[in-house]
Amino acid sequence: MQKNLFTEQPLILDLPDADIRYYPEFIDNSAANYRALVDEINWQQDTINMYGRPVLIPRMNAWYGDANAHYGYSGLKLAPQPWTPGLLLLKTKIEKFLQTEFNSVLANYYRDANDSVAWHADDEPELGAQPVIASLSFGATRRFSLRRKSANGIAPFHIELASGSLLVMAGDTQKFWHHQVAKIKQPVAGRINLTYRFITENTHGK
Ligand SMILES: O=C(O)CCC(=O)C(=O)O
Ligand SMILES: [Mn+2]
Repeated sequence: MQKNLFTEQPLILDLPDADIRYYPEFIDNSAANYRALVDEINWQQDTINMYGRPVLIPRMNAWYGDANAHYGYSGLKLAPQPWTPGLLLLKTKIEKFLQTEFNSVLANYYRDANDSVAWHADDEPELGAQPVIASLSFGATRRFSLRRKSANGIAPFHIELASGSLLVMAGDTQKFWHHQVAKIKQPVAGRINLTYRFITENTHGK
C-alpha cells in the first residue's frame, strides 16, 4: 500500500551533535522492488589499498549520478554511471519528501552475513560541511551502528534498518559520528542500501 509520505512521522534519534531521522515504512518494501534493484544496478566489487596491499571490499557497490558528480573514498575514484530508471524514480521521491536535491547515489549490496561496511563517516570534502545523506534500505534487515568519534562516555547506538525504510542523516552527524554495518554470525539474506548524496565540488576524477 502506498503511504502518504507527508504525514508519516519519523523516529528522531536522540543523539548529541547529530540530526538523524528514521522513517520505518517510507516506501514499498516488496521483494519485487528489491529484486529489480539487484538486477538493474551494475554491481562491482572494488579493491582498496590496506597497509599497501590490495583488498577486496566486503560488499558489492556502484556509483550513479549526474555526469559531473565524481566521488572518492578510501583511495577509490568513482566516475558516475548514468541514472537507471529505478534509481532516478527513488531520487525524485526522496527529493520531494525532504525538499532537498541530490545528484548522486552510492549503492551497496550486502550479499550475506559476511558483507559489511567498516566504521567511517561520510565526511569527504566533496559532500560539503553538513551533508544530507538519505539512506534507503531494501531486502534483509541489518543493524546500523553509530559511534561518537571521540567517545566522551557516550554509548554507541544501534538501529535495525528495515526493508523500505529511509534513514536521513544531516547537520553535524558526519562531523561527530562514525557509522558501520558489521558482519554478523547468523545467516542473513541479501540487502541493498542506497545513499543519495549531493556532491558539491569535483575534486576527483578530473
Ligand atoms: O548500508 C548502510 O546502511 C550504510 C552504507 C554506508 O554507510 C555508506 O554507503 O556510506
Ligand atoms: Mn556511510
